[in-house]
Amino acid sequence: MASASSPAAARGRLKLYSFWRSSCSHRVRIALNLKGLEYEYKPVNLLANEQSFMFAEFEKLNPIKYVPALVDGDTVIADSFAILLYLEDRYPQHPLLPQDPTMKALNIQIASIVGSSIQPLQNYPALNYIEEKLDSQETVKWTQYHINRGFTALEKLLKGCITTYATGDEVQLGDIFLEPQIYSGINRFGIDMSNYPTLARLHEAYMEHPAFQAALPEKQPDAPSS
Ligand SMILES: N[C@@H](CCC(=O)N[C@@H](CS)C(=O)NCC(=O)O)C(=O)O
Repeated sequence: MASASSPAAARGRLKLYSFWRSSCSHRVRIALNLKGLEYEYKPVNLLANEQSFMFAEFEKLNPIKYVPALVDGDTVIADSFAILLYLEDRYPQHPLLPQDPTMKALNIQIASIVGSSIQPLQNYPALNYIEEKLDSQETVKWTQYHINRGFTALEKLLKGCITTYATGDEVQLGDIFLEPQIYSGINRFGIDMSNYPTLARLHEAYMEHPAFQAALPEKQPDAPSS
């Protein structure tokens, strides 16, 4: 019989509200794949502002109206960090955080740099505001400035990293935050990764990993067909 935390028990119970290009949704997709958890994909089109207008139900899932949100049976969690920590406790297979306090703190520091000091500054509400007040060229400069600032810090933090992934030879929380940010840096915001050799090397390793491949924005059901 399937235990409460097994992938089989989660089947049919997990729903992820996601937007294909959202880096925060991308994080959660990687973790669900790593933990072998099947889920129903519920698209929320941010470009059509569905999180605010067309989909009134969404506010009940996340009062701040951002993706992602996860529904697991009767449990509703929004915010990718909270979702990842929930998945870690609820579905302990493929642990995302190491036991060692120093390595655990390093993972959380990486997650925090991406989640607090980079991504919020490239989020649509921030970009729309700048574009409205200034112009779209300023928006590009603003975004690239903040991504480069964060990547410079991450590159220094990971200097000398010789393991397959950022904090070891297994994928951990830091990697789950890093890859969606690197991916969007390259594909959306035109960041030159030659300035960040460690991050560029990690990106190549992630692209080889099936859990990361299946989580790619262009592989999601709501991605536009090219
Ligand atoms: N701290 C939140 C941030 C969520 C967030 O900013 N999501 C973006 C997409 S990555 C979003 O939904 N933006 C809404 C909008 O553009 O109006 C998390 O990690 O989940």
